[in-house]
Amino acid sequence: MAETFAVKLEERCYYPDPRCKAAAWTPDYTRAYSEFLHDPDGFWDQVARELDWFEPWDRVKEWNYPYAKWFVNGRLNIAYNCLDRHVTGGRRDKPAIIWHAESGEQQVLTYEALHHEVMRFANGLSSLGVGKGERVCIYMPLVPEQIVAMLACARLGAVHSVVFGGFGADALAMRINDADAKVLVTADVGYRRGKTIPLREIVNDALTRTPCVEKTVVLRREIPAADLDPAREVDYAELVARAAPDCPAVSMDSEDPLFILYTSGSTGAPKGIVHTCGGYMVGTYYTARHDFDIKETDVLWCTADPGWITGHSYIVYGPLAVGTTVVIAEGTPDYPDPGAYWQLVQDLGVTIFYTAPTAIRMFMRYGAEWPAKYDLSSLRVLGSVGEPLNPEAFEWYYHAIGGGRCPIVDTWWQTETGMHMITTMIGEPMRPGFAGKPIPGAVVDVVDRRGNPVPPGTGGFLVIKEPWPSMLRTVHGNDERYRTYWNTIPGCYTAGDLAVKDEEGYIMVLGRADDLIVVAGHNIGTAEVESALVSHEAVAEAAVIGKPDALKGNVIKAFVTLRVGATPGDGLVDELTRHVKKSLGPVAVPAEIEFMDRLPKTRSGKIMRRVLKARELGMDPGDISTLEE
Ligand code: 6R9
Repeated sequence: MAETFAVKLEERCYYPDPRCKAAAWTPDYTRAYSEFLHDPDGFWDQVARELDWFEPWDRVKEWNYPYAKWFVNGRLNIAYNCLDRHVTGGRRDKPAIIWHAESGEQQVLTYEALHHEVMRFANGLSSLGVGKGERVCIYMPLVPEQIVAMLACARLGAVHSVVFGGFGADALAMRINDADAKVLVTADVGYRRGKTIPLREIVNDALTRTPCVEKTVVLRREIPAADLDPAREVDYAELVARAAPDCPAVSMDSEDPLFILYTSGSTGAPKGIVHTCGGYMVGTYYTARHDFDIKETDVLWCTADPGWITGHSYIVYGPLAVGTTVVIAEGTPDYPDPGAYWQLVQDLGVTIFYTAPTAIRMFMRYGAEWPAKYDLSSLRVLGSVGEPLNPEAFEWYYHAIGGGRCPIVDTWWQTETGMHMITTMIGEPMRPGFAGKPIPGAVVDVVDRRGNPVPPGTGGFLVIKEPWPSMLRTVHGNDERYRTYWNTIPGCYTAGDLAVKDEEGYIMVLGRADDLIVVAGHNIGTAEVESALVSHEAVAEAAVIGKPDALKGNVIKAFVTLRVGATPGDGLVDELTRHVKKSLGPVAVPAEIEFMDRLPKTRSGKIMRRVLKARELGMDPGDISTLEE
């Protein structure tokens, strides 16, 4: 891996309306951060006290490098905190989940209704022999039952492993076997773009090679309902109907595992990340509330699927622990037309909207006339996650969606971190291209290979220097891999991303370290060149890779998709070349530009550069189980 390198920094800055700062949960970031630094354990102790515990903790943390325990000997149940706490605390009739189907059908579950559903399903699972510590795989479309199943596992102390409903049989079988799941919860079908996705067929295929699975619970949605095989399948509705209504929440040790979740695998094979009950609850609760500034009347729509960490932390556990109303929608953002999401924002009065750059760039491609047809004045906070938010995409999101009114919280974090680690807290000045600063509670830095902080303007490795409550505890079945995160750079958790800081400490993420390109001795992060390309009016999305070159070591090749109305051709290639040269200088100029209809992405929407690279160089792309079809 190359040494540190110079990066050209974006200089634009947006100043938010001072009123949103004054009213925020964290009205003064600088003060909150220094209070945290002054007494980190005291900071988290305070946060944890806002939640319900069956037994208090003896110590906030125990740090035995690289193993951490948080809220040591504390006992709790996260589902209790997401449900019972609200039912008895004045939110009984408040909507917890509003589900929207592609067909237009809607379902509202109040906190009381969700509590009942979860208790019954938990009893149902326990009648199938699921108990504390047992693994349950959840492979479902985006329906309320998916969330019910997660919370039911948590209530029983069973460990869930949610597999995104868009995965195929091999990916599903690998995850079931790796987690050694005893029960699988699924549905007969999912619905997407007006088509039916035959989940049960995929499951039946996967089950031919998953001997650990004893029973499959099937949510039957199609009419007439398919016949089930009574030897191994159980009907979801019947299971719930014959289950007892009350199910006490099992008292869990803070450090008992809560779930396993496989990483999205943009740069390598998926890893089973293990999170535990206490610290994960505290971390997601705090960040949901403070980073999105959730107030009692807010309606939060996080467009991820619960099959990703973003859904686990900011559809399910964080927002429900806070007690907010969560919107979920089955389907895709541009079906039946590219206004579908904005219609829903308008109709449901969504106030906090959290999505990914891939979606924002797709909306840009369709043009601002789509959101302009709807009343988006309910929106108050806009969030982004998953990839660097290119300055151009920031601007578009800020103006076309937020009406120049809503702060944008670009949140950097990972499956491994469990919670947000970097963002621009509500009310702080926003810098397009920069995710922001470490949140109070996180110690994040940019360092060289030996762990020394690098000066502003110099690129380096993004690391986390102190343990945090919702950090991964291990990689399921591969603790060695866990230790690698902590022993690559001395004293630090290495995130695998490249980044750069400015004079004020704002952090810009430059892409994955594995994707770094070294041209004539200069290190170039993928995000810089891609953002320069995306800032051209003809470009919708861009991905760059390095290609070996006898003279320069590597040259840059760019793959570009165009906005609606733009035409590919040699003229545009020249123009884009000049454009990148002007913004970044000659070293960053792509030697080749290829126009594409779409870029290869993970099913969670991240560009998979290694697939482009393998194709270009005629190499083996490695594990591509998470590649979109
Ligand atoms: C939450 C999630 C983690 C990787 C991470 C980084 C990229 C996530 C980002 C971002 C720039 C942001 N990433 N958020 N890059 N700006 N705001 O996406 O988890 O699927 O594990 O991916 O995603 O490269 O290391 P996960």
